[in-house]
Amino acid sequence: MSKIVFKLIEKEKVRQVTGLEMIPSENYVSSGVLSALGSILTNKYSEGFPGRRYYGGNEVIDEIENYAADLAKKLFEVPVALVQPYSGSPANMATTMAVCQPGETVLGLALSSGGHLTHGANLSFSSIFYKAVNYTVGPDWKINFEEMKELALKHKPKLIWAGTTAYPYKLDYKKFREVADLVGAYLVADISHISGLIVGGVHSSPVNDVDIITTTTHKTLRGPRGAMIMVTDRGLKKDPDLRSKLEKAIIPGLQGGPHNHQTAAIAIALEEAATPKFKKYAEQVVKNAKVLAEELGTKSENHLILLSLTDYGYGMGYQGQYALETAGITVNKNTIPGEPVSPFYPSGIRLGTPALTSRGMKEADMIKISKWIKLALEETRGNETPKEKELRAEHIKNFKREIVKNKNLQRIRNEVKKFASKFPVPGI
Ligand code: DSN
Repeated sequence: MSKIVFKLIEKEKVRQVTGLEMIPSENYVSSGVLSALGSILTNKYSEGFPGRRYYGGNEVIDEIENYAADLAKKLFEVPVALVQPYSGSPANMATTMAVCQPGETVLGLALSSGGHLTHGANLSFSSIFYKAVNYTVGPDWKINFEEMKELALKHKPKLIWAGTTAYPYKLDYKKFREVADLVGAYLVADISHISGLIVGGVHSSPVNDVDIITTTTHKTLRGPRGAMIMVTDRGLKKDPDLRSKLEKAIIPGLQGGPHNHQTAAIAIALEEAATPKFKKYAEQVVKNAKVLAEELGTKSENHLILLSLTDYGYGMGYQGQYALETAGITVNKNTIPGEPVSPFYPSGIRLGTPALTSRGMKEADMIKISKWIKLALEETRGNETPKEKELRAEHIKNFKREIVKNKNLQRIRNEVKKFASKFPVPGI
């Protein structure tokens, strides 16, 4: 066995146990999920779908894939579930390929408003091979449905995305449906961030309002890296061929052999997500985020918080992320709606509670953590990103080099370490 790799895995384990993982799209999986991921299922090629494989020897793999798909159908109350997409972006690409011809129009939330790359962002396949149009959020940071309706009427999209990656509010799928119906578009909910909250019953499901649902399986759902595409009854009524169109888009359209170890791990995660314990988990994720958001002076209705750092100075996302990292708190820099600086030097951070909640942390712990966050961010004050673009990279490089020496942050790091180590990490 490779000493080097396993030593590095141990090192990463220490980081995951002694720090506070607050990137809202991350989580800790169970030992069952980990075991399936590390199993001999990775040895097998299985191009095709159960009962229709290109290679022999797939009788057991068929059972595993059917089992995973059946669990997904039951949990999300859909007639069709495809569990082979390698991850969220391929799932969204396959979905787009299934319902749009190259060059046709897709409408999605702008990246800078909390949308996803695959929903029509610059440089993504979704704007390279399709005509991408973006709606945005208003000054209240909530989706501007008036603008979305105007854009839909003007551009007649074939596909409308209802999904977010940096949006702290609940989504009203009925409003998306009204717009989709006006132009006859396929409506797809990308619930990657909130699928765990939906199956846990704390967010309402889009199942009655959309045609297709895509989701990653590794965020609030707490499964392995992977994704699923599901078709609703409404979707099948609109287009009875949706299943075969999606299957063809997955393979041969986009992928080769499915990752069978990943499929098995998805099945285990879905078994876990169907339990009353998971429902409690999902409820606690939202309760924790609400308290944390309030303590940080903002709001959250889901698992994440988008925090503007404009009070600390100009373009402070990098500085916030690095200061918190030095303190043992992992978050990611993020643009804020109406980003005043640049996507490369954004003005906010994005953080959330799914992973902390998996360790058993509750509201009182969030209050404690919010204090450390505020103290750590205070250390960034005065270290603004230069207004002159050509000076920015150097400034951030110097900031990163110096901030690790900050005594106050090192003190917080020690407190965080002591605190975090008290909470067991699932799977470790
Ligand atoms: N990278 C994911 C996230 O962090 O939200 C989206 O793909």
